[in-house]
This record gives sequence, structure tokens and C-alpha cells, in this order.
Amino acid sequence: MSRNTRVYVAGHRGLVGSALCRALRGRVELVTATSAELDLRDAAATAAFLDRHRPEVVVVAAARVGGIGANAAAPVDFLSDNLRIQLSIMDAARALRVPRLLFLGSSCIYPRQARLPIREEELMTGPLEPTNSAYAVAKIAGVEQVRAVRAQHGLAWISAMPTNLYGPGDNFHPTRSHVLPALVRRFHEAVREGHGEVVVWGTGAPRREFLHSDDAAAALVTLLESYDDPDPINVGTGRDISIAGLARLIADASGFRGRVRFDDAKPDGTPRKVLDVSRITALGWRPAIALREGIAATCAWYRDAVAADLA
Ligand code: GFB
Repeated sequence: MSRNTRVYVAGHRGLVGSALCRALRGRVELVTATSAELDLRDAAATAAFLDRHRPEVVVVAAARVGGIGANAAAPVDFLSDNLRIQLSIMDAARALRVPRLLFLGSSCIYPRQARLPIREEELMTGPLEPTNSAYAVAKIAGVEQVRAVRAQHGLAWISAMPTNLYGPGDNFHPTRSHVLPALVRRFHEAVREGHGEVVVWGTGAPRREFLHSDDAAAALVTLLESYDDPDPINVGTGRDISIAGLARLIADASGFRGRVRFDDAKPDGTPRKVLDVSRITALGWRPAIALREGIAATCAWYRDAVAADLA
């Protein structure tokens, strides 16, 4: 990629898309459109947009995403919207023979009981986690579309499977967001309103891996520059932490001194999710932001956003 490579980042206002734009700004010619300007579920509008801009690289970072609560509440939205978005973009890009495309999946596409740490080969070796199977099936279809386009048209398209991401600009909704931003909000509200107790969903025992969005963006740049294979590639830290441990870190970072109560009436989801990252580390990429440091920065971002009435 060079300064005049035209790169379309679909989903440039999302967590990973915005981080990728920060990483690419000044290095390539960025093409973006807000959802008000272009509804990616509309195939004809998406095809017209791509035809007008003729990108040489497309990154599919646009998706309907959410945490375990959002996935359970609206599974058909997660299935239909994601299938539509990725089909519109990839069909349009295929018609124009866009030479390079990076599709973003998610670590939840792997089976619930995948062997740990999860290697890329575990894909489609067993049943999915029921709390996010609709989303996972849409993302698996995307991975298969990339493979099929490579096989049928010989284009150098690739898929990446990021682990649970977090960072500035995340969605901090109390019930629909992912666990990390949900807890950042809940602990800060407890401190602000003087509550002695914070409720954390589930048993606290599930284990998750968290990657800062700026680290994810650097990984995607590495992949765009040096990965060319039909198999998806994992993007993560290879290290996990229990939800109870995560809650402790966020409590510390937000200055909360009260009690944490686990509500086991809420779902735990996958018992443990941690990726094997040997393939991507062999390409020379490593995460640079430690979880404690990333949480402190996210908390600071959240406090500023609340002060500015943005979150
Ligand atoms: O981030 P999260 O919703 O995603 O985390 P998943 C869920 C885990 O955190 C469960 C616990 O064990 C929850 O019980 N948890 C505790 C909470 N408190 C909260 C809270 O306030 N909010 C949330 N959301 N969880 C998602 C998929 O699964 O992973 C998505 O549903 C996506 O589709 C994402 O793939 C990366 O890791 O369980």
C-alpha cells in the first residue's frame, strides 16, 4: 500500500474501523461513508458507491455487533443485517474485481467446545455457542465467501478473526454492549452515584481474551501487507482473564471500593475463549497495549466522553 492506494474502510465509525482509519491516515487514500450516506444492507446502493470510488483495497469492518445480551435479544437482526452487509460489499467488490479485501469475522465463529487455545483449524469442527450462533453463522458465511471468491476468481481476499476488542469509541450501552465497556460504565456510575454494590452478569468464571482496538488495527495493517491465504487468521493476545478478574481491574481503574455481586441468572456464554496467535505473530505483529494500561486509557476516554455528553 502506498499514499495513493485507495482503501475503502466499511464501518469507519465502529471500534475497529475507526482505529484502522487512525492507523492508515496519511499513509493511503481513505474512502469512507457514514451509514446515513450509505446503507450497506442496500446492495444496489453499495454497488453504485464502490463503482464510483473504485477502491483497490476494501476492509469489511462494518457489522451489527453487540455483547451477549444484544445477541440474545435480537438474533435475527444479527443474522440478517450481517449477511446483507457482507454480501452487498463482497458482491460489489467481486463485480469490480477489487484485488484486495479483508473480511473481519469474530472469535465466536469457533465451536463452543473448541480445543484451547483455539487454532484456525477448529473452524466448523463442532456446535456453536447458542448465545451467539446467529451472528456466528453470518460471519462463517463471510469466511466462506472469501474462500469461494479466491477459488473462483483468483483475487487475493483474506479473513481475520479478532478476539473480543475494546478501546476508545466503543459502545458503552448498559445492556447491549460487550462486557468490558458495560463494566466500565457500571463501575463509573456506581462511583459517581455512591452505590456500594455493582452487579456483574453471570458467575464471573468464564474466561475471555481482550485486545485493544489500536493493537487490532496494527494487526490488520500487517495482514493487508503480508497475509495471502484462504484460511482465516486469528488476531488476539493469546492470554485470557476471568470475568471476575476483569471486573477487579475495572473496579480498580474506576476507583470503586464497594462490593461486586455476580448475578448467575444472567448467561455466562462460552466457558473459555482464547486464541492461538502463532500464525499472526509469525508475521511479526505483537500486541503492544497491556490490558491494565488499555483499561486505564478506556476509562479516561469514557470519563471525557461522559463529560462531553457523548457516551
Ligand atoms: O462481551 P461479551 O458480551 O461477549 O461478554 P462474549 C460476555 C461475558 O461477560 C459473559 C459476562 O460471561 C457474561 O456473563 N458479563 C458480565 C457481561 N457482566 C456483563 C455485562 O454487563 N455485559 C455483558 N455483555 N457481559 C460475544 C458475542 O460473546 O463476543 C458477540 O456475543 C461477539 O457476538 C463478541 O462475538 C466478541 O465473549 O460472550
